[in-house]
Amino acid sequence: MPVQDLDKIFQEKIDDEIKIEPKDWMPEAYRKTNTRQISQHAHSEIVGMLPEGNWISRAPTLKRKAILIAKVQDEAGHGLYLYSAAETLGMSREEMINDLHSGKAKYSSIFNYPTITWADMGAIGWLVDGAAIMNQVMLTRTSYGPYARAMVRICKEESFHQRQGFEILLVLSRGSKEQKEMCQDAINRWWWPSLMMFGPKDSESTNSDQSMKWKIKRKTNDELRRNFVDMIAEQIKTLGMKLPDDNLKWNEKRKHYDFGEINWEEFWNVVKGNGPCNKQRLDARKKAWENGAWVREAAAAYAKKKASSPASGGTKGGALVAA
Ligand code: FAQ
Repeated sequence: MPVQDLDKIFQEKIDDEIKIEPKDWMPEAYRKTNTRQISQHAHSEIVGMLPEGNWISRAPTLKRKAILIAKVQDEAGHGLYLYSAAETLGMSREEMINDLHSGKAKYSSIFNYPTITWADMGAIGWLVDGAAIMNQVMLTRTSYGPYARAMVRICKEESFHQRQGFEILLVLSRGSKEQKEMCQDAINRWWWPSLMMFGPKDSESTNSDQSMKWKIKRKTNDELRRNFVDMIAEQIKTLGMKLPDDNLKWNEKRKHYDFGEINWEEFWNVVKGNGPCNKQRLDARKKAWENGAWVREAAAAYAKKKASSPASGGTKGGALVAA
């Protein structure tokens, strides 16, 4: 069948809300965009473990430590579902990891900021996971089947993460003068970078038009950012804290909050690798990859042994490598 016809059938499926599955025909650019977005999303989850991992050994109580460990483990799980979803498009996990390590593939700008105080754990949960959910609820309806299905489970876990972050800040906001100040300081530092997570303004977004047409994205960067501001501007009232934006004001006509201008120079600087922690984050990932080489080798050797042993039921051991 000529490519134009295949293309037409493909777009009709998208328009009819039929999910695209790995073995279906798809335009190469659709495959490429999904591989890019899903793998970058996976990298974000894995790199995203580092800022919080920094506080596991210093969490204020045993209960807080257990919760934080569980949350960071959830992020690892999200990374693994997403790498698996990206692999169904034909790129190997090793290639994806190489692209992360070489700086070719991006990951979310937000994870290049330092976690200085315990309140940062609250701010990350509330604001960073909050922004992530705003974006990811939309992605549960994305057109590529494996990505959409991965997002359903991820969103359930993220909403727990957001609540635990808010609760950390709520406790601090009702604590001593120092705790209140720590809470406000964390909000001040994480607010603007959280808004940057949604990506450049629509007018600067190179991928949005095509991704909306293919229903990879269902809402634009600016729409999601606006919805996030509306949500947080209300929730912060419960904390009795302030968002660091003098231009934040309810606009009765628009039925949305107006807010100040994002520092786009800072955003692009971080995206290009020059943020406060970019080097530290990539170095940590590369080191973890090198240190884990023996585990991958052992798993591959075990899988090979299992596959060649008839008593074990053939290929069962292969699951170890894929997991
Ligand atoms: N950081 O044309 P657009 C999480 C790049 S998960 C770095 O608008 P697109 C969970 C973009 O890649 C957080 N780069 O791009 C968690 C593109 O460059 P490229 C991650 C960014 O793809 C919580 C260029 O700018 N979530 O937080 C960023 O249509 C707590 C032009 O931009 C996802 O990945 C950025 N913020 O829209 C974990 C969700 N924004 O690739 C641990 C899935 C844009 O062409 C702890 N991704 N760029 O070279 C998406 O929804 C989209 O990819 C967007 C960007 C909305 C992020």
